[in-house]
Amino acid sequence: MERKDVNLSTLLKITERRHHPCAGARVRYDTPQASPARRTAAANISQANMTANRERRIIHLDMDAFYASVEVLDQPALRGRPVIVGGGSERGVVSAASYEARRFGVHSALPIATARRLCPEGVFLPVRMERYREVSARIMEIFRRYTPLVEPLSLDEAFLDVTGSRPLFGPAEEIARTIKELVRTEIGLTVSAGVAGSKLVAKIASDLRKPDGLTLVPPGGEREFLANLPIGKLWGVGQASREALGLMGVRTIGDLGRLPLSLLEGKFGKHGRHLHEAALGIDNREVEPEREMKSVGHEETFAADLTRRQDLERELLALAVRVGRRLRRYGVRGRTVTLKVKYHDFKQVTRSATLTAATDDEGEICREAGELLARTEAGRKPVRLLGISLANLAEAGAARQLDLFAPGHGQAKKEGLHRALDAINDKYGSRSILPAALMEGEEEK
Ligand code: DCP
Ligand code: MG
Repeated sequence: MERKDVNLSTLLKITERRHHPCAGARVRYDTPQASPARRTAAANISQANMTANRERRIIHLDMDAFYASVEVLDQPALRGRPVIVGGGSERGVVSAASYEARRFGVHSALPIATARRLCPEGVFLPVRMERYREVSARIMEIFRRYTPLVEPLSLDEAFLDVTGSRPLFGPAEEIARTIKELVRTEIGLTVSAGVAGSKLVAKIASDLRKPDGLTLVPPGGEREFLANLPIGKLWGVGQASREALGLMGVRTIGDLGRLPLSLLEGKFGKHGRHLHEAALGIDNREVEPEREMKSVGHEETFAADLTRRQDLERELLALAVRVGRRLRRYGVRGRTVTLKVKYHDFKQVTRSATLTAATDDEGEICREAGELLARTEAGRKPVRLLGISLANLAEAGAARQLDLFAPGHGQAKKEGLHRALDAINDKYGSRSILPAALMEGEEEK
C-alpha cells in the first residue's frame, strides 16, 4: 500500500505534549514535520481502533422493577416491603412488582385482585406515569453520555452501541459498570445490564442476573452462552413457534441451534432461518437511536470576560476542535452551525447558518463560527460564554453531497489526519495534540 505523508503544516502545526497539562511540569516538543516514529505510532493506534471497531459491542440496560422502584425511591419507608404498582380499580392489572412482592408470586400483568390474594400485606400503589417519565429521561441522559447510539425500547430499557466509545471510555464491560454506578448514585435506582455483540444476546444477558445484574458475553461466546438457556428466553419467538418447537423436543436454545436449517425452513418457512440464526446468536440489527434530539456541541464559560478579538477567536477554535472531535467520535456530521454568545450582562444571542454539506471538520466549523461571531456584538460587549453546536446531523457514512470546488483528494487527506489526531488524543488525553494557535493560548494561562 502506498503511504503518503500528510502535509500537516497546511492545516495544523502538530505539537505533541508528553505530559498531561494537569501533571505539573509541561514539556513541549514542537514537531512541525512529525517524525517517522510518531507517524507509525499514530498509524498503529488508528489501526487498532479500526480493528476493534469491527467487533460490535452492545449494552442492554433494563431498570429493576422500574415503577415499583421509583415509588420506593420517593417513599424510602417502603424499602424492603412488597410494593405493587398498578390497577386503579380492582379489575386492573399489576404494572410492576418489587422483588419482595415477586416472592409472593406477584408479577406484571397479573390481575390486582389476584395479587391482593397472593400478597395481602403488599403495599398497593397507583401508577404515576408522569413521575416515571421524568426519571426515565434522567436515566437516558446518563446512557447518552457514553454514546449517541441509544435506542430506548421503553421508559426503563435501552440498547447502547458502544463500539465506537471504547477508545475514550474503555471496554464495554467497564462502560456498563460505570453506567450502573451512575444510575445508583445520581438517581438512586438499580439497573441490570447485558453486554454482548448483538442486540438479541445483550437483551437476554441483561435479564439473567436481575436485579442489579451484570452479564458479559465475550465476543464469539454467543452460541455457548445461549446453549443451555430455555427456549423461552429467546425473545422474538412467539408462543406458537415455542409450542411447535416444544413438540419437536426442543427445550433449550442449544437444541434449536442443532436442528438443521432445512428442517426449520420446512416447518416455519422464512421464520425458520430467523430461528436458526437467533439460536446461534446471529443478529445484525443496528441500534437505532431516536433522531429528534440530535445536536452535538460544546460551550465554555470563561473565568474572565473576553473582549480581545484574538482571545475570542482562540476560544472559538478550541470549541470547534472539541465539537469536531465529538462529531467524529460519534460518527456524525452536522449541517447547521449555531453559535451562542452570552455577554457580561447575561444577555444571550444565537446565530445559525446552514452549510451546503454536513461537516465534522473543525477548520470549517471554526470558519463558520467566526462569520457568525461577526454578526454579534462580541468584542464591543465583553463575552462571558461562547458555545458552538451542530445540528441537522447525518451519519458520517451517509453519502455526502459532492463539493464541486474542493478536490476530493484533499478531503481524504484531511479525514486521515483527523483519524490519526483523534486516535492520539483518545489515547493520551484530549489536549495531547492541539492546533498551534491553541498552544500559544495554553502558554499564557
Ligand atoms: N409495565 C407495565 N405492564 C406490564 C409490564 C411492564 O405497565 N405488563 C411497566 C411497569 C414496569 C415497566 O413497564 O416497571 C418496565 O417493565 P419491565 O418488564 O422492565 O419490568 P420491571 O422493570 O418492573 O421489572 P424487571 O425489569 O426488574 O423485571
Ligand atoms: Mg425493567
